[in-house]
Amino acid sequence: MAQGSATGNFHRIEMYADKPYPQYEYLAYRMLRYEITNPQGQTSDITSRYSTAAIIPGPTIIMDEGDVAEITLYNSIPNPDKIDLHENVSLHVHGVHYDIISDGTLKYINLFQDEGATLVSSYTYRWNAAAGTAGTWPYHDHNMSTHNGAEDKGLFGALIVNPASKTVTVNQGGGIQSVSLSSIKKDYVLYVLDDTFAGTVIDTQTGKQTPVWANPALTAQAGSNVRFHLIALGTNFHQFKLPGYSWYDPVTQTLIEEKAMGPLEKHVVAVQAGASTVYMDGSFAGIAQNMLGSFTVAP
Ligand SMILES: [Cu+2]
Repeated sequence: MAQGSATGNFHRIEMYADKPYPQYEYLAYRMLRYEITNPQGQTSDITSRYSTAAIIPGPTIIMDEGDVAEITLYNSIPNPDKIDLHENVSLHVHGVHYDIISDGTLKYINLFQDEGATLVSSYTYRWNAAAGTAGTWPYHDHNMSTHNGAEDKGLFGALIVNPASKTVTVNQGGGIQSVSLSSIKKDYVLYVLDDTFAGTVIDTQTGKQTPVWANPALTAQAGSNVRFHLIALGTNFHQFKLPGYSWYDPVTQTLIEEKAMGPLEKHVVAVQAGASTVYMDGSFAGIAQNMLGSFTVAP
């Protein structure tokens, strides 16, 4: 098997799809092993950056434009009632490039085969973060239980593809600036569910990923740059706000103070941490459901 692409790193990942609590219906992805091989052939094991638990959202996979990933998925969702060897769980990703065998869908959709892990066999996907795929993207199951998968039970996560330019546009010092990606100290991955935010905090210095679950309290150091990676899931519409802050919107190429988001829409908010505030869904439903969390900036 080819090890990576000419330009970037090769990511070798193994994950489980799990049922973490026997008494609940939740399903979740769990990281098993993660190695990165650079173009010089040096391999580093970054498994310890990830929680050993099955988490919602699932492990955030972070690639650079030009990288290739191979992800093997194992199915460890117990199936006590019916031993159905065809029932399978998958990884379907948005944004990056892949061949039809890595679509992570059922045969009647892809006209090739059921592309998921069964109780007796794993499934390996190959993702190519080709030029032009930089962004924040969802991945999710597409095969379990229904033809749309068991995403609604917790089988979803995020893929961040950082741009080859290694720069990010931040509202810093009162204006739009293109700064080095390394100036980002924290990445907050926040899935925007119908009635809550669910997330993971990534310390970009160590790479450590900490699951922070629902409407988490987020913290930042004053003057540091941070990114909120928002991915809307479910059926509701939201109005994301971070009162006191404005941020660069690549669509309008202006600074904005709120962002309307519908199902499966995504948006990245990159700001320099100044005053403490809250992040929130400012829509009527979001306010009625108290869909907000604190953003505390330490001096
Ligand atoms: Cu999808």
